[in-house]
Amino acid sequence: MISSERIPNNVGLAANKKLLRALEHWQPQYLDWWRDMGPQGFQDHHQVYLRTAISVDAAGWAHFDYVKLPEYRWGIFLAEQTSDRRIGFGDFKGQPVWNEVPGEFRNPLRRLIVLQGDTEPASVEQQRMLGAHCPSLYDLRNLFQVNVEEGRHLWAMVYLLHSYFGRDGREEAEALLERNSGSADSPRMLEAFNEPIDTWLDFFAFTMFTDRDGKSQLLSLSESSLDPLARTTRFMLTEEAHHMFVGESGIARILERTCQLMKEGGYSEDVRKVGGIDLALIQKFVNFWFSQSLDLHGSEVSSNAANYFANGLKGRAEEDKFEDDHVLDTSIYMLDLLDDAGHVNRSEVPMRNALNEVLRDWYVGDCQAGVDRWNKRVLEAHGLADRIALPSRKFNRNIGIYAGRHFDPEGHPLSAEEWQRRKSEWLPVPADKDYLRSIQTIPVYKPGQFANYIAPPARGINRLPVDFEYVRTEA
Ligand code: BYC
Repeated sequence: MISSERIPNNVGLAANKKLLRALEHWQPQYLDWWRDMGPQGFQDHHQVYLRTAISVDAAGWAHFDYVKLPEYRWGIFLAEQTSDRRIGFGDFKGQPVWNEVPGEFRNPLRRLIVLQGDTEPASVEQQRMLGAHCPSLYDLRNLFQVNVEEGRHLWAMVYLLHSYFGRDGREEAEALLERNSGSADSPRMLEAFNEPIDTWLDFFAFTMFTDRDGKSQLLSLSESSLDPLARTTRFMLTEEAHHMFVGESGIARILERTCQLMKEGGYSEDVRKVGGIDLALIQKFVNFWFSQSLDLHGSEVSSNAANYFANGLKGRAEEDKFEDDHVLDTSIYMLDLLDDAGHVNRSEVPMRNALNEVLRDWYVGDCQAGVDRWNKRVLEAHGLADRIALPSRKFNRNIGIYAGRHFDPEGHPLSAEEWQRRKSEWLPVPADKDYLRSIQTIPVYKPGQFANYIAPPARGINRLPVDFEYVRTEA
């Protein structure tokens, strides 16, 4: 039964008959999907120490308790309304923001919301088998926290579809539960969300790099003239920050352990012989998930992006920080375009058409800052000369001007033959995956214990000790 006690919210759900009716229909389908496609093996007999958002203020936001996964209270939250908010960019700059969807922008807005919504359950599906191979209870709990919050992000998009898009919104909400990651017949909409995440190194690299695409896309949607979309995505960003923490600190802890094992082996031994993950392998996963996530920003030159901006649907990340006119109808962006022979030509592109690239610039900078932290705080601190590096944005691309061409991680062009011959140096191959699967075969479920390939975290969750029983098995 739908009730506002079961569904924490600040959208006046109890009095909103239309939304209640739509959710009454959708929620059972969601719960079926969660059981079938959500975390496998942890639905019925485990209590997980999770954070549940029960209101948007700090106290309600940080509510921690044990909960069984299917009983998690997925809520609907919008960040507080800013009074007299005005459109901040594009052709309607300065006009009041919209509280209803303008008819002429109904289709593109629905498409943006569906694309965003599609990624959320996709990631839960991608990660569903990881619990059986976890490196610790601490990490297991973090995986489930990420999963329930991605589920809540789906709820957030479904709330918008149900509330503002009538019958087609309801149909789209159902379709979000029907497409599945990796399905041959009905896959998820964006490529990265059809890739398997079956090792914990994949999980940490995905939460570092792909969740960070979530951050850049949510930042740009949070500028939207459609105020409910802006407020919904603003609240989602607070959760996204935790997901990136899980990814960044997860890889930092693997690097830490690798450094320890290298030191113990006198820097000459192959750390794989002692169950560690060598730096070269970590670099391959950085290369793979970073390049996949670059693709998620769309083509360098995009009329879709230009229209979204002109019409005020999707802005730039942190629009306020740009010192230009926020209209961009006369500005240009200098972009390296490739001619048919593969030569790079620095070309002028109307700024509005280059906005996917502008967002990608922001994204690359944010990723680089994280990689710098790994290098400084772990590799340099251990006195190693090795460094993790982001590959060139030309490397391994399937969307945009570099798609169908080949480049090495430094961005040097390669022939198709050279690429075929050398790509296994830079991207994970089946043997790499097999190795990672071999070291995660036995899950670590004992409080305070960690798999040999990862160091413990500096501190536990919510000021609890690292050896707290974050996931409890029911007797
Ligand atoms: N794969 O002009 P173009 C997250 C399509 S992650 C497949 O280049 P546009 C999360 C594109 O749809 C953030 N198809 O691109 C992270 C278009 O198709 P149509 C998710 C792709 O539209 C971790 C055509 O190619 N949010 O939240 O300017 C865990 C040409 O389009 C791809 C969003 O994405 C691709 N990689 O930009 C959980 C925000 N790239 O329309 C969650 C909403 C492009 O011709 N989406 N295509 O049929 C958008 O803002 C934009 O649609 C995109 C693409 C940035 C995705």
